[in-house]
Amino acid sequence: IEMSEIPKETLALWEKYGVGEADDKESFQKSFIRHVTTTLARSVYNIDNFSAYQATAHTVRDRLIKRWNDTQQAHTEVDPKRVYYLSLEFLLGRSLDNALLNLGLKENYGEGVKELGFRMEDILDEEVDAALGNGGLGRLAACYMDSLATLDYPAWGYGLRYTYGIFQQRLKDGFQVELPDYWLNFDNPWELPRLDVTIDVKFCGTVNRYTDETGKVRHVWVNEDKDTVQAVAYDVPIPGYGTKNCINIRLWSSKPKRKFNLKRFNEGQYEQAVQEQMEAENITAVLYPNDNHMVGKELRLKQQYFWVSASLSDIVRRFKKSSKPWDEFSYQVAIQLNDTHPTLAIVELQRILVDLEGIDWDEAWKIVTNTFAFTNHTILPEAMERWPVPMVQYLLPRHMQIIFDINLFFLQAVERAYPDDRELLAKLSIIEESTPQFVRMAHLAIVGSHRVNGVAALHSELLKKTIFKDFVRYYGDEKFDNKTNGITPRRWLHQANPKLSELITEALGSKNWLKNLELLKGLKSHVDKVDFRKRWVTAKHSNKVRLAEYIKKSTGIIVNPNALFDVQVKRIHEYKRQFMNILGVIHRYNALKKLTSQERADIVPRVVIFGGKAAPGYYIAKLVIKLINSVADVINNDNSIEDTLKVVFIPDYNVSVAEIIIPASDISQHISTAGTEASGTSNMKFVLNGGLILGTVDGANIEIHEEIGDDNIFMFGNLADQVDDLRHAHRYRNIPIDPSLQAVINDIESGHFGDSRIFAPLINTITHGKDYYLISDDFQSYLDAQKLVDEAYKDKEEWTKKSILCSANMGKFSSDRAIQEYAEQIWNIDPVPAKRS
Ligand code: T68
Repeated sequence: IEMSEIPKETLALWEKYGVGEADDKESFQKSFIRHVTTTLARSVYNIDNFSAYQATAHTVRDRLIKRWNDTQQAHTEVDPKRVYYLSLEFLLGRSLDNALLNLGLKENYGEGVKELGFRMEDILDEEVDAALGNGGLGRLAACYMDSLATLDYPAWGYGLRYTYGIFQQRLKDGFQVELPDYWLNFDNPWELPRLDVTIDVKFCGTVNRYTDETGKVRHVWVNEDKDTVQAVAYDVPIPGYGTKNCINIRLWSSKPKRKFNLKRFNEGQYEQAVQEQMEAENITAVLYPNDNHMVGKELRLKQQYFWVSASLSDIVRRFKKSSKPWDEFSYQVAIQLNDTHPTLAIVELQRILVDLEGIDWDEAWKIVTNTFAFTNHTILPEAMERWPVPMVQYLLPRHMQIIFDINLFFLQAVERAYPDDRELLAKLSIIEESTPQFVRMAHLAIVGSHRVNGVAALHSELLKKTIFKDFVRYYGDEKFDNKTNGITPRRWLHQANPKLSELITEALGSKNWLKNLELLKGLKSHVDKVDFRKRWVTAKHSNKVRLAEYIKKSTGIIVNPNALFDVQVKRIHEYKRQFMNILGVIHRYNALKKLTSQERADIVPRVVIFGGKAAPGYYIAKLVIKLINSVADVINNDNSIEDTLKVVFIPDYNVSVAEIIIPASDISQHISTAGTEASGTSNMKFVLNGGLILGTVDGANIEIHEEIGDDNIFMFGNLADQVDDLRHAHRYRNIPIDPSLQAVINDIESGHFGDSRIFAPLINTITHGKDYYLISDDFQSYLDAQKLVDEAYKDKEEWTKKSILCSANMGKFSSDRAIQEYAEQIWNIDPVPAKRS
């Protein structure tokens, strides 16, 4: 309805009673009490911290919905080009504190709850994480949504509303055990169920060919009702910082299509009738817990298509509302593919345009390729998505035909450019000619996109030189570029580290740095001020005290906040080399034991902190966790080393635990085999918080080094271009193991850390597995770098200067910078600020 059609009196009523921006303490308290009474059906007599959390959350939610509506209204009026970020994972973590800070409500609401008898910290701590992701890829999507909202871009996220997020990790006898993450136990105030927004998604069935009235051959995909599933939308509002803008992540939940199989039921087959319903709900039941690893489960493919189909249907419906011609589609819509997981979207859009809209193939394909762009997050071969052709054929018969056609036309074009190069055709083909055949999703994503990017400079270069080199030969290299990852300074500094944030704001004279991270450069002029340095150290120290308390609570281990905190937290993976870290710890321990008490007095005490989940089926990664805990047991109980070393494995590492750990680190480790970590993003978070890093010449470490300079980072190890030769050497020659490493291995094998037979398969990865991740090759250089860390930490004043310069030079790594690059160079979109009302 047009505004002009609504009677003035009606508008006046809406004006009078409309939800305003009531951000003061009194309005908060009024709303809080109303929610306790009506939403929660409780009273002053039975309200605990959790209810207080819920009432606070609902109060904030009301404000978010208002902004969400205003933002959508502005988008509808302008009808700009929008970007759609398709990601199977959004690792959002908690929302309350973030929303309070982004909306500028923290102070007033904090006072508000205090007068009602609560502490804001306790209330915040009641929230469970939204853990709909594995690691870096999922958290990147969350940071990008924060930046898109903050920069007023007209953007949507599309994902799945898993009933179970990433599993919760417990430790039993030092081994990881997994518990289901049933996070929707209580009402989730951070989602708006849109039970009226439903979309039917088809599976299986057959394809019928016919000739239409114009003589064109057309296809219809038909299936049985039982193979259709319904997608229901749940909207998650994402508020920007310092703007009224609030964007949306639409998460789909699967439901059976309402029709219960009455025929079966009447035939007395109740169980089978119910079964179909349950299978529909299964689709969005669980997040697959593997990072950087492909597992070819049919249910995973079903998840991908379910999500892609619902999202595209929603996007196309929105486009059609503007009544623009189809050839303007890619001027109205940009779709970013977060890894190959949503690659079927390319095929689905081609199907919609050709089969449903009757557009000619070539014209449709132009629209498709102008719409999509693809981000790659890994070059590890085991992570490359490939789906068996028979599986795709069975679940999505029409899509399989379209993929074969896309491939045919693509290879014909290649052949015209490179006649007689059969080998090139085989290498570029979207279909892998094995038995059975496979669809190579990365190839499909490249062919169907106008731009392909890696996530850090080295990674993007390696893509062009290795796995995508034949595509560069065909397309030229303009199609391939780099978008170095970024992180949101709102969550990762302002929210996680309020003490440091306050100090920075005071030093810089405003909070503008939170929207323009380059302003941190202004901290450089404070480096030489003794008082400033003192306050910098005080902030770090109080974060270390906070972490020490958390460690005591979660593990029972008592650590000294004056020790050097050495942290490695990330998914457990062989390529990330937590194994090398713990081997280094054993080396340190053995060295400490050899010292006299007097010599030990000169030693900087260390607390080595680990955290991270192993994929449930990743046996070697799970052994690494066990080894860390076994080593920790021995070291932490050895009084002879006089607390110069402690080892801690913090269980259940997740976003909210990261918010406690990261601000408390002195040094953190990012020690992947060169060329294997596409970017890393926690490295950026640590350095932004004034933590130094010890890292290999890999991923974004390299660019961090460039920004902060030689003096403020500890780099070691072989370079990416040496890795192939070293692996070759291990494979075909007998390379002796580094002697320090051999000593450590001997120590484990002697039974010093418990029954060594448990660890044999792990040790074999170095001694018999050809040391694929080059631990032996990098070990001495790693130990040397650790020595430099020990030395540097002894000079506290110098260390503090390094710490300040680290933060000061991290402007580049704001996700605002990354998003601006995507917006200007790939999506071609402009900001649309929501109106103030
Ligand atoms: C990470 N990838 C990269 N993958 O490892 C990391 N994989 O270097 C990079 O910084 C980050 O992406 C952001 O670009 C992942 O996190 C996954 O989690 C994943 C999930 C499912 C399937 C494959």
